[in-house]
Amino acid sequence: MSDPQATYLSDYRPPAYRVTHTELTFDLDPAATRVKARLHLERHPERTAGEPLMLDGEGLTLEAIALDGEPLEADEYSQDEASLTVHRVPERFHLDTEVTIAPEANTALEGLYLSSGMYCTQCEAEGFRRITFYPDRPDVMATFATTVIGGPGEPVLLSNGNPVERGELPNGRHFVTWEDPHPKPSYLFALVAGDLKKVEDAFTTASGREVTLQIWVEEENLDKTDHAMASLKRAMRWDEEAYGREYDLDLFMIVAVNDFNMGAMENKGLNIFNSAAVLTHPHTATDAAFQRVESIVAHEYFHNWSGNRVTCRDWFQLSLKEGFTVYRDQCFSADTNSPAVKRIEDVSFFRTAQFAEDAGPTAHPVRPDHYIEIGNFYTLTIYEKGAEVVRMLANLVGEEAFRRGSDRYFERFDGQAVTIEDFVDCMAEASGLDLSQFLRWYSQAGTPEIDAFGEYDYAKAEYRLILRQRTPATPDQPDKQPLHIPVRLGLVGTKSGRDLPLTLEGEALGSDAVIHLREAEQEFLFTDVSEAPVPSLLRGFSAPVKLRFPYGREDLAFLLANDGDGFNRWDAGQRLAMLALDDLIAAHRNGVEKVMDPRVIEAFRGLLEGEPEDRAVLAEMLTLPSEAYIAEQQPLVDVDAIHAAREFMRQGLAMALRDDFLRVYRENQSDAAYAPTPEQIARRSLKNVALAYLMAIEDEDGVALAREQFAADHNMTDVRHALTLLTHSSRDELSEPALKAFGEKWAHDPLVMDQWFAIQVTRPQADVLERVRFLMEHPAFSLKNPNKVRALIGTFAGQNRVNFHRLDGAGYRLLADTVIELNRLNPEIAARLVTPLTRWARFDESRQELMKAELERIRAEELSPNVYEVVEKALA
Ligand code: 0A1
Ligand code: ZN
Repeated sequence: MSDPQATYLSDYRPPAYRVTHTELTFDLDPAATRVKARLHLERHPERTAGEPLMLDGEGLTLEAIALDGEPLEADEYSQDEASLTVHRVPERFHLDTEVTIAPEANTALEGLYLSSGMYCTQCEAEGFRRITFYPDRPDVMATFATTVIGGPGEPVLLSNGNPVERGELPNGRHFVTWEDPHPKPSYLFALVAGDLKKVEDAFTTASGREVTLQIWVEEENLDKTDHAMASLKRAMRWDEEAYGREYDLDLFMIVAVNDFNMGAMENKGLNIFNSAAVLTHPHTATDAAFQRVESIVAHEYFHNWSGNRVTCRDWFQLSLKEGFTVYRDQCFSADTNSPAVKRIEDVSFFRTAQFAEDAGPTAHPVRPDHYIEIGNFYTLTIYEKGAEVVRMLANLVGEEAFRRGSDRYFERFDGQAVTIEDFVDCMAEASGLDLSQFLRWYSQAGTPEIDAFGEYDYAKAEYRLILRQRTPATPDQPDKQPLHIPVRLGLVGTKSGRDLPLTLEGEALGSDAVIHLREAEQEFLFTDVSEAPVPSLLRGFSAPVKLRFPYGREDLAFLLANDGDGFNRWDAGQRLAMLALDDLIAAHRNGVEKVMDPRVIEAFRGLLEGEPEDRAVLAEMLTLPSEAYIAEQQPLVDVDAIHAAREFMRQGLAMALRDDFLRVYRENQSDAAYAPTPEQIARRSLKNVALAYLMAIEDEDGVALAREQFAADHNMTDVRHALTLLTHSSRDELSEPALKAFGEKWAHDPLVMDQWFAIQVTRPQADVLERVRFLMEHPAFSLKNPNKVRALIGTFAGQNRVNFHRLDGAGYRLLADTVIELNRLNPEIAARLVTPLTRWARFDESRQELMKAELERIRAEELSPNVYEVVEKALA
C-alpha cells in the first residue's frame, strides 16, 4: 500500500460539474443492497468545457452505468478504488448508476450500515461515497428524491424531507418516497429503516408553520424520549428568539441508534443520534447525561441553519459550522440552566482537553490547511476552540452587531457553501471593526500564553498593567504572530472588596471592561484608582489562552471571596489550590513530608460556611482541579505525584472540614421526585461533592450515607455517584456487592452497562488493568460498539491516569492491542482511541520509551489512513 496522500486547502477548486437534482432508490438487503442513482449534472460555470466527470466511490460494486439513458461502453469510463471517471460528458446531462453494497459487513459505521438490525447511514464527512458514486464534497448542493424499499423487517422507512408516496410491492416488500426541497450536500443525506416506534409532538413556528416532531426509537426505549422532545422544542423557540431562525420543513425527525461513532448527526430533517445522546430516564441517566442530551439535541437542531442552509465550501472550513454551532448550543444551555456553571464546566473541560491537544503532536489551527483523513479533524480545536473564537468575536463586536452580522450571514449565503472569511466579513461589516488581525486565530495553532504584571502607584493613584503574549511553536508552525486578544478584567479594591471603576487613557469604562491586546507586549495605564487593587484578569475566560500573573496566595483567597465576576472567583480558587498542589507534588517527589496549606482549608471553610448564592457554582468551587488539569500545568507530568498530592489534599480537606461536609450533605439531601431542573441539579451536585470528601477518608458516617444513597435507588445521579464512591473505596466488601447488584439489575440496558464499565475501570486500585481485560470478555462488551469501547478502554486510558501509566507498560500495551484490532474494524474510532499514547513527550523517559514502542508496534501494521495520520504525527 502506498502512503496516504494529504489534501491541501490551497488546492481548492470548484467542482467541474455540479449536481442540480439527485434521485436515489435503495432496495435494502443486509448483504446486497441495490442503490440506483440518477444524477442531474451540469458543468460548473467557472470550469472549462470538456473536462472528464470524476465521481467519488469506495467499496461499491458497479452493476450498470448509463449517460442520458445510453449504457456506457467499457472504454468510456474507468474506475479505481476511490473513484469513477466518465471520460467525455456534455454540458448538461443525467447519469444513471446502479451499485451494490453490503451494510452487514460495514463495521466502520460510515455509509450505510446495520445497527441492532436497523439500517442507518452516516455520511459526514465522506460516507456518501460508500453508498453511491457522487461528487462527495460539501460545495455540491442538490435537491434529493429518495425511494426506500424494505421488507417486513423494516416497517419504517425514513429519509430526508417529506414523505410524498408510499405503497406495497410484490414479495411482502413496500416502499416510501421522500423529497427534500432544500438543496444539500451529500454529507447531509440520511436513510433509516427498521422496526422502530415513534413518539410524536408538534411545534408551531413564529410565522405559524405547523411542524410535526418525531423521535424514533426501539420499542423498549419509548419511555426515554420526553427530555429530548422537551429540549427540542426549547431549542426551536430559542433559535427563533436569539437568531431569528425558523424551521423550514413540515417534519423534523430524530432517530436513536446504538452503534454510532460520534454523538449525533444533523442530517436535514432526519437527525440521527447515538442513543446515549438522546435517551434519558431518571433511573438510567445522570444529571450530566440529561444536560448533555439537551445540548446535543439543540446543537443538531441549530445546524439546520448553521451548517445546512448555509454550509461549508470544503472541509477545511469545518469550524465554520461546528465552532459557530457549539457557541450557539453553549449560549442556549447557559440561558436554560445556570450560566455561571455552564461556563465553568465548559472552560475546565477546554483547559484540560483542548490545551492538551494544542500542545501535542496533532495540534492544528481552527482552520487546518491540510489533512490526510478529514475524519481525524472532528476535534476539540475545531469544535471547542472554534466556539471560543466565535465567542471572542461576539464579545468584540457586541451583542447587537453580532446579531446583525449573523442575520447578514444567513441571508446573504442561504443555500450556499461558504468560507470562514465570509462569516467574519459579515461581523466586520455589521460592526465596522477591522478584524484582519483577528483572523489569525483561525490559522495559527497552539495556545497563546500571556504573562501579566501589575504595579500600583499609591501617590499617583495609577495601576499599570503590562501584558506580554507569545504562542509556542507547534508542528509545522515554528513562528507565530501576535494575536488580537480580548482581555476582560476588573480591579478589585483590597480595602473595599469591590470592583473599582476603570479609567483607561481618560476613558471611563465601568467596573468591568475588555481591553484589546494586539502587540507582543502592551502597557495599560489605569488612572484614578483610589485603592490598591488585585487585578481580576481574563474574566469569564474571555480568550482561549493561558494567563499567568504572580498572584500571592492571599491575593487568590481575597479574589475567591470578593471578585465581582463569578467565573473568576471560581478560577481564583483553582489557582490557589494549584499553588498548594505544586508544593505537595514537589514534596512527594522529594520524599519529604507533605503539609496541607491552611489557607486552602480556610478558603474552603469560608465557602462551606457562607450563604450559598448558587449551589451549583459552590459545588464547582469545592472541586479540586482534576489530575488531567494538574498534569496540563506541569512541565513534566509525574502521574504518581499528582495523584498522591491531590488525594492528600482531598483527605486533608475532608479531615479538617468533616462536619461541614456532613452538614452540607444533609441540608441538600431530598426525596422530592426527580426533575432535571437547575435547582435540583445544583443540590445534588453539592451534596455529592460533600459525600465524595467524606468518602475520601472513608468516614463511617460517609460510608453509611453512600450505602444508603445507593440502596435508596432514587435516581441515577445519586446511585451512580454512590456506586462510584463505593467502588473506588479500598474496601472490597463495599464495592463488590454494589457492583454485582447494579450489573445484574441493568444487564438488559446497554447505556447503563456503559456506566457500569466506566465506574469499574476508573478504580484507583492496582489490579484494575486485569479487570479491564476481564471486562472485555463480558457478554455486554463488544469492540464493534463505539460506546462500549469508549466506556471501557477510552475511560481507562483517559481517566485512570495512575494505572494507564503503569511503569511496566501494561496499560500502553492494552491500548495498542485494542487500537490494532479496531484499525481493521472501525478506523475512525481507532484513530481517536490512540490519543493518550500520542502524548508521550510529556512524561518521564522510561514511560516515553514504552509509549513510543507501542506506537511503533501500531505503525508496523497495515494501517487505515486515519490511524496512519495520527501515529505518523505522534512519531514525527
Ligand atoms: N456534524 C456532527 C458530528 C459528526 C461528525 C462525523 C460523524 O461521523 C463520522 C458523525 C457526526 C455534529 O457536529 O454533531
Ligand atoms: Zn456539529
